[in-house]
Amino acid sequence: MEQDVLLKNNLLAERNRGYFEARKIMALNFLSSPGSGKTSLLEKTIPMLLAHVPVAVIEGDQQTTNDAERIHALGVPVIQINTGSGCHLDALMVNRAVKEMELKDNSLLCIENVGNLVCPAMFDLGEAKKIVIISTTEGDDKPLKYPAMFHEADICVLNKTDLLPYVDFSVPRCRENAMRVNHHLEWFEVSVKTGEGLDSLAARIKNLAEHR
Ligand SMILES: Nc1nc2c(ncn2[C@@H]2O[C@H](COP(=O)(O)OP(=O)(O)OP(=O)(O)O)[C@@H](O)[C@H]2O)c(=O)[nH]1
Ligand SMILES: [Mg+2]
Repeated sequence: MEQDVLLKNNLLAERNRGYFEARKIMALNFLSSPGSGKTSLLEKTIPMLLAHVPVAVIEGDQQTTNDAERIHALGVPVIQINTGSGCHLDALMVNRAVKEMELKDNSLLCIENVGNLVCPAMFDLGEAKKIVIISTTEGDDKPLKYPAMFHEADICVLNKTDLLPYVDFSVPRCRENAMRVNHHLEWFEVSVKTGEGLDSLAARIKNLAEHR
């Protein structure tokens, strides 16, 4: 049953991927636990990218349009998907959302997945890269406890570094744990709150968008 669901999802994800590639749309899947800072990161980085590339956003949450409203305030196209009891986005949801949006050729599509460090790792959406965000309040052992997510990701962003003086969190240990699971991971450290580290992350995303 689970195999069947994943197989169907993978087939549709490949169709999404073909569509994105044909239109030169760089699709990025942002993943994390609830509250690690996915929407905050998009709110801060999208304005840094808009001078270089058109950006659109798909927001995934079980309920509410809160995150879509936050992104709408930036003036970029956004659509909210509510998954109800579902704990992740899937390729069909993204396929339908993309048909409703007027995406531009040569653009960047940021997909914010449902806050969950487990299920979204199993569902390919057709994205080019997965970006996992972990924050300093979550514990530096999380890459070892939820390895699938870190194994599937291409880029890992450690957020909320401004809180490091107040929490028991070892950055080197977290990084080492993440690299043990996936030594290809690109690693960034940021504080969305203070803006520290955001320049290099935005530069990397811009670079991805340019080489779509
Ligand atoms: N101190 C601090 N707080 C942050 C930082 N980034 C985000 N936050 C706060 O963390 C909380 C959650 O941020 P969101 O951006 O909503 O997190 P999210 O991952 O989108 O959450 P879900 O969509 O619910 O999964 C908010 O109160 C943010 O203001 C940061 O760098 N430092
Ligand atoms: Mg969010």
